[in-house]
Amino acid sequence: MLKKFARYPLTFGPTPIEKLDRLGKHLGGKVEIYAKREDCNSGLAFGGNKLRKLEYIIPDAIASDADTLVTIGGVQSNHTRMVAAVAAKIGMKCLLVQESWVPHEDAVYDRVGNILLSRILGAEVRLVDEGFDIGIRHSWEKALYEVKARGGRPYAIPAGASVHPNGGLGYVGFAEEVRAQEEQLGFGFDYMVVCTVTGSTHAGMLVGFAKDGRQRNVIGIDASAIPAKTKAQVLSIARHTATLVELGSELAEDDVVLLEDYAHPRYGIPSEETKEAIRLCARLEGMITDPVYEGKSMQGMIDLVQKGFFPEGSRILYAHLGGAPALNGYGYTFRNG
Ligand code: 5PA
Repeated sequence: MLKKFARYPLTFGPTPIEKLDRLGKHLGGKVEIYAKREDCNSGLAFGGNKLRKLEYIIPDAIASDADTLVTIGGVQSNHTRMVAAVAAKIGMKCLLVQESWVPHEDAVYDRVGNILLSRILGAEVRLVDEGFDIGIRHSWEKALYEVKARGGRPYAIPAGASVHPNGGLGYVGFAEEVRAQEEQLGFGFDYMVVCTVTGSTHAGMLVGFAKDGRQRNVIGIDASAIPAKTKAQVLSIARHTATLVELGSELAEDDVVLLEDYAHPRYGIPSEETKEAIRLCARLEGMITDPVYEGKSMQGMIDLVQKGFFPEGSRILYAHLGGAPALNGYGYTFRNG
């Protein structure tokens, strides 16, 4: 589906699929749980889901003769860390607008984890006092303008690389990769579980799995806590991406399955249930998930298994999208483990 698009390799190659046997057994043994380890996809600053997206965006940045990648996220954004690493790797400058998306308890929240790494990677980090949003931001437009004003050539990457025209392509590739791995494994996955915030990870998967009619088996777990806006953004990115890859069939509103029950109390703040899911997965599988994104989708998957949402015998593929560095900003939350 992606042959005609230029791709700049930033990842090691296909990501491993690992069976989470102890977690599956702990939850009753009626379904099989697997994880696709997107969190281990690259040597670039701990990797994660943004790299697949950026692989289809960077060729355009290079072709446009830009010299500075400009993007935006919260203080502990994984996306901004990934853009900083990619800028270093391709020899560009990087300006990161880091907004105050999350209230925090740790005094060192803006010194550790993702933002620490971005600073080490040489990005210009700009802290801005604006709240959470997944749309186009004034502070980001202002940063683009300022780079131009000082003689630079900015390349604009929106939050989560999502509403960029090529933002959905990377996760179309994820679906194609899963199909090839299913061939090798000799079985297929009945459900895919994915954490959804700015939307292009979910949207790309939806388009990729629509090719074999599995788009409604992609179970999005909302972590934005603004699900109506997130769902609309997933649908619009998916429809745009479907046109780009010439999918040949229409995507309906109901194709976007986005479950809203796990994002509480708000974006970036883990509930007691999220914290329990993070501990459970860590203690049964040694697999680390974070309090902002993957802990919430892990919590969602665990709850759905316990509720019997997945028919007996189902094979579930949990997309682990990365994000562990943010844990460093949650030392108080996990002070007792
Ligand atoms: C992020 C996003 P989408 O934004 O494509 O929906 O992906 C959600 C997601 N898991 C899931 C992890 C580890 C993520 O980092 N992170 C954002 C960031 O700024 O880091 C874009 C919000």
